Amino acid sequence: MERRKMAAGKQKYYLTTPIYYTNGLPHIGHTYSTIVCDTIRRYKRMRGYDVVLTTGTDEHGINVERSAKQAGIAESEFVAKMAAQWKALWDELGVQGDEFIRTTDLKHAHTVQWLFKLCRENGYVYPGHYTGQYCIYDNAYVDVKPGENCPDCGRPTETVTEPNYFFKLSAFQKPLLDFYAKNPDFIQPEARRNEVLSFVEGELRDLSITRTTVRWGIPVPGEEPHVFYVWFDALTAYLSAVGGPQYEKVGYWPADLHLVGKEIIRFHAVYWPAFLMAAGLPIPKQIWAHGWLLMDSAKMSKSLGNVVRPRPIVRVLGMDALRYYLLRETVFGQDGNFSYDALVQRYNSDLANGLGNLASRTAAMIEKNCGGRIPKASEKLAQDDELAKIAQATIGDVLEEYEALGFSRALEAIWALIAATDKYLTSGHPWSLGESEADQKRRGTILWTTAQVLRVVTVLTHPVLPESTAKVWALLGETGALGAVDLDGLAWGQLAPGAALGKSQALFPRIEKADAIERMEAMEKEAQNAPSPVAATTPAAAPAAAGAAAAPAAPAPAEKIGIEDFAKVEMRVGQIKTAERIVGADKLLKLTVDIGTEIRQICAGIAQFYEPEKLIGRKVAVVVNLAPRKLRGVESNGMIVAASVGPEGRPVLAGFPDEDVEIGARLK
Ligand code: ME8
Repeated sequence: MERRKMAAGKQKYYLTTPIYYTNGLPHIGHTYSTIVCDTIRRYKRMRGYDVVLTTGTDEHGINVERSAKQAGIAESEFVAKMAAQWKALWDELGVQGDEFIRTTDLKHAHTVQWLFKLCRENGYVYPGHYTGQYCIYDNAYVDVKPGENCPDCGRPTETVTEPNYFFKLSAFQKPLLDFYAKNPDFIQPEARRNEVLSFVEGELRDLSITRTTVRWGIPVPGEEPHVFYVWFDALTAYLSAVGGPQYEKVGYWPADLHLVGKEIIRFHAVYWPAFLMAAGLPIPKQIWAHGWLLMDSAKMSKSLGNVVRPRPIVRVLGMDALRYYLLRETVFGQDGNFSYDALVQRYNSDLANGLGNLASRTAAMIEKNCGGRIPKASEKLAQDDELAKIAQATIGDVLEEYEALGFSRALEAIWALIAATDKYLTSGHPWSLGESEADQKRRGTILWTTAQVLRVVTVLTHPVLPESTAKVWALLGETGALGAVDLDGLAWGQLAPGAALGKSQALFPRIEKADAIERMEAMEKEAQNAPSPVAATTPAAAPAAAGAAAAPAAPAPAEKIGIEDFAKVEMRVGQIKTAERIVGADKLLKLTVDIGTEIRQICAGIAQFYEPEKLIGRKVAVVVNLAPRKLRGVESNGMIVAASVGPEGRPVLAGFPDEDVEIGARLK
């Protein structure tokens, strides 16, 4: 993460991603919001703003208490490990976050307590009692009626009443409606604005903002055991990140943009401005609620288990490919479907054959015919001017689209320019021109024109494709930082004739679709089966369970199975015959295992904990009737059983140390 100095004299722009929960790891839904914010940040910087982007982690509450307990570690250790994972991922994706706020940061606790004090002093907080259905097994309120069971564990709930503090949301109906009327752009897009308006026009009930049944939270000063509850805590992080009580001195508050997913619009567009109004603090300028990434028509989410992680995609196609796909494929604001197929399709057609090909063939022709220097444009023809006009118009269109967060349309316009250039090259066919003076001039003009297009395209796509455009920039012989180029000064013809090209670097090598998908899917499955960094979100047998089906969540504790269910699992004693590492898969070992009736090839996720040589001859428990599957391209036919031990879920192979059991014996 890069921290930027406050630039004197520049207009400030403050934007935020949601503050993500730490009881899970990021999937591409979270990645989507974060990449959009990073793109806006880069774009705004190129338009001369002094930008601050805040992202961070929402680390309090019952879920974290539970996950930490499950992992057998303290909450503080659990959230520190999780936050580090989130941060590391954003770094890998080229996200330039300026502030990473954790709701367990001391400065955040101070800000929440200060905000509460202001609201209370102004008469908008009062003590009361909260009554709800409580699951004593999960230690949490659940959203069911009296007499109904817990939706999580299925056990009976109890009606519990606890003392807590209420925020007088009901007092803000009129102020909020007036505010929305005066600031018609506050909630975007339009559909979300209407949704919020009708919610506020209905009955606005006061909000319970503290709890005495939750321990892992920010204490309400002088009111222990009260701790702040969920949204009063989380939303305030946006303010804590830029000075909290000292926000005026720091100078970035109010935020220009809170970018969120549509499911949390109400908290941002109703509760948050009400809290700020109550405290007498400035209100953010805009809340933008984007749509969901769907997987097979359902929202991609941790609880449904239908998630795709960003890392396998980045490893196979590069971070820019993921950034491009997410911004290009979905109209910002609407829901979009994720598919590996469409992702690789986009990669090959738009990035490899489009931008990549244009850059490499332009450079190769300039290298071959013009001594590696940008040629002169002499005697321009109508088609040269026409392409220049398209490029100039594209600059204006793209800036307008970026400004309105119309990323897919901005990219469409840029790719239309690339297509026009390909056509221009085909009809001008510089490669088949000869060595006469006229031919040389024509070729020079065509290559000058193409190189100019490439410069324009590079600058315009930089906010979306930071890594690859930097390579094209260097290829064009430009030396200044691309991210510091002034977008408002971008114009046709800024590449000077005579300038030497830089070194050519691979951009987007074409990739075989089926193979790329198989690799990404295999990595995704491996990630699902791998122990979580804190072993909290992984089912108990998962680490070595190389052959296990994707398991989104451990079965709820109350769920019992009959013996006939257990009997479906055929487990036998096996003996490891060979064991070797798999190139490119740090966690996997490829084993051959004698199970009595045959020798099986099985992959196990134990490579980080077991030396292959030491495993040979060892007797292990093997699930032999699991459907075969491929892991990192290697067939795995069965599963080795292991315990998951300690905070990092270290796999320990189940074995038979006390007796020499026969190979092939069934475990029942
Ligand atoms: O709600 N498609 O955190 P969270 C698109 N801690 N975006 C998605 C998505 C999907 N399928 N799934 C998640 C919280 N997101 C609170 C926020 S803010 C003060 C507190 C993105 O970890 C989207 O931005 O559940 C969504 O709003 C956010 O992740 C929810 O993240």
